[in-house]
Order: sequence, then C-alpha cells, then structure tokens
Amino acid sequence: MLRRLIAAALLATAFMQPAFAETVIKAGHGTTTGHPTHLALEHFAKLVSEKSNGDIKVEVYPDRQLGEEREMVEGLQFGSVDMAVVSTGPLLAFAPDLAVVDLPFLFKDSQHVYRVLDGDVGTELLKSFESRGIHGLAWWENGWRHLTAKKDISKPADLSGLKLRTMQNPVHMAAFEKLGASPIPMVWGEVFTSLGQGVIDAQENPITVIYVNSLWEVQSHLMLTGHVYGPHVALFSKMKWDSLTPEQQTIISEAAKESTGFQREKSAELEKEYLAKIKENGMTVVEVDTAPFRDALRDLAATQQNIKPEMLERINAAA
Ligand code: EAX
Repeated sequence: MLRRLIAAALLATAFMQPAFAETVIKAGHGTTTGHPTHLALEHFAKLVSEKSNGDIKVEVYPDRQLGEEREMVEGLQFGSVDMAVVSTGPLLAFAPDLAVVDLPFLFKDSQHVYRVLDGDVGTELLKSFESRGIHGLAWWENGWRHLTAKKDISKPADLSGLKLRTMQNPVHMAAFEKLGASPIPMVWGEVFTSLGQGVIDAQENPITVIYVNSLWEVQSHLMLTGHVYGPHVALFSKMKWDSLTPEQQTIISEAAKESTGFQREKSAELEKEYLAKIKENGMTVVEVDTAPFRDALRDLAATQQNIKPEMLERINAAA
C-alpha cells in the first residue's frame, strides 16, 4: 500500500515537472560548427530555452545534416524542417524579390547593409516568403564574398573562360557571365571535391566559409574582391509557426532578433581570425582594385527581371 502511494506520488511529481521540452524545433544550416551562424544558432537555442522556461527546445543540425540549402528550404514548406539559416543561393526560387540583394557592388559597407536589412526593405523582403509557406525571422550574415582560384585574378580578363562555381543563384550567374567567366552552379556539398578533381577551377565565398572548409587545400589564391554581400537568412516553417502559441511565437521572434547582433559580431571577429589562419596555411591573399569589375557590371540590374527599380532606389538612397 505504502509502496503504491509512493509510486503514485512520484508519478504525480513527474507530471508536474515535465522532463522533456514540450516543443522541439529542428534547426539546420549548411555550414560547419566553426561558422558564426552555428554559434548564433546555439546562442538562439539558449535564449529560447531561457525565455520559455525549458518549454521550447531548439536542436541545431550543422553540416547540411538536414539537407543541402535548397532541400532545407523545401523542408520548411513541407514541415519536415522547422527552421533553417541559409544563403541566398536557392532563395530566389522562393522569394524572387530578394534578387536585388544579390547584385554585386550594391552595398557600400556593412553599415549600409544593416541599415537596409534591418529597415523597411529587409522587413518587406522577409514578409515576401509568407505566401510560400515560409516565415522570415531575421537577416544574419554569411559575409562579403571573395574569389578563390588556382591563380591570381586581378582584372576581369583573368576570369575569361574560368570554370567558376557559383551558387544556384541567377543574379550571381549573370554577373560572372558578364565578367567573362564560365559560371557553373553547384550545391555547396560538391564544391570541395569538384575543385580537387578540376571539374571547377574557382569559387567565391566569405572568409569564414573558405576557412572552415580548408579551401587552401584545393585553391592557392584568395582575392579580396568583396564583390557581393552574402546574407544568411533565418527562416521558419510556416506550418510549424502556425502550430505555436502567440507567446511561443514572440519568444522565437525576439530570440532571433536578439541573436542578430551576436551573430554579426561573431562574423566580424572570426573573419579577422580566419583570414590570418588562411595566410598561415599558405594561401596567397591578393588585394584587388575592384573598379574594372564594377564598371563591367554597371548595367546588370537592368537585365534582371526580378529587380524592382523602386527597391533598388531605396537601397541606394540608404548608402
Ligand atoms: O551557406 O553555397 C554557398 O556558397 C554558401 O555560401 C555556403 O554553403 C554557406
């Protein structure tokens, strides 16, 4: 009898203090644990847990464990992925208005980027995902993209005929075609091997991505072109979003916004640290005069049907 009473009491206590979080959020990204986005997702998970008193648990899946970036975004639509932080590589297929952000040499500097993305333009672009079953949360950072190759590239002519991997992004592809390269769109997971095998000769990515993927093993030169700013967009499944209570939604929105500053600070800090390490690993780092590249791309915006002149003007006005 006594034993049964104790058992019942234990059971009651167990129900009063659930051992497991009620809501689990599966969050994936396409890069490694050394990338600022991974650190920010862990920070975000901690904030969400604190704000919800352990009711919401965010599980972070790095290294494309939930799929390549495009697959993760499709997963958001199907409800098989709850949250994903991805580059704009696959995003124009889901939110065509984002094309404007992919224009090379659009932003003057990082402050210009943050003013635009944290302002009305950024908010409108995040909202444009909604009709596609995706809830936009925040603009995090992949970083300014730079070229790497097996040779020095100082002027557009050096790109002539070069097999250059780009993201599966029509604006990036059009830009490199205009510069004379032969752009080859490819998912990230195939890039390292393809560089090693000579399927492609060159690629472009932020310093953090170049470092955490040891690209010096397959590329000898890093050209600091900073030709385009690469966001990492924090996105949520609308299906999952709609299943949350308004309180839970507020917790997630706030935690994502609060993690944005952390993520960008980490990005700036790691970029410096990783550039030094890239040099230590023997890569030749080249400063590039970007003027001829800018000139060659001056008319690009007009050739891209998804770029709204009105939005472009607002971005330029915020410079
Ligand atoms: O999101 O595909 C790319 O080049 C991305 O920059 C990378 O995977 C990080």
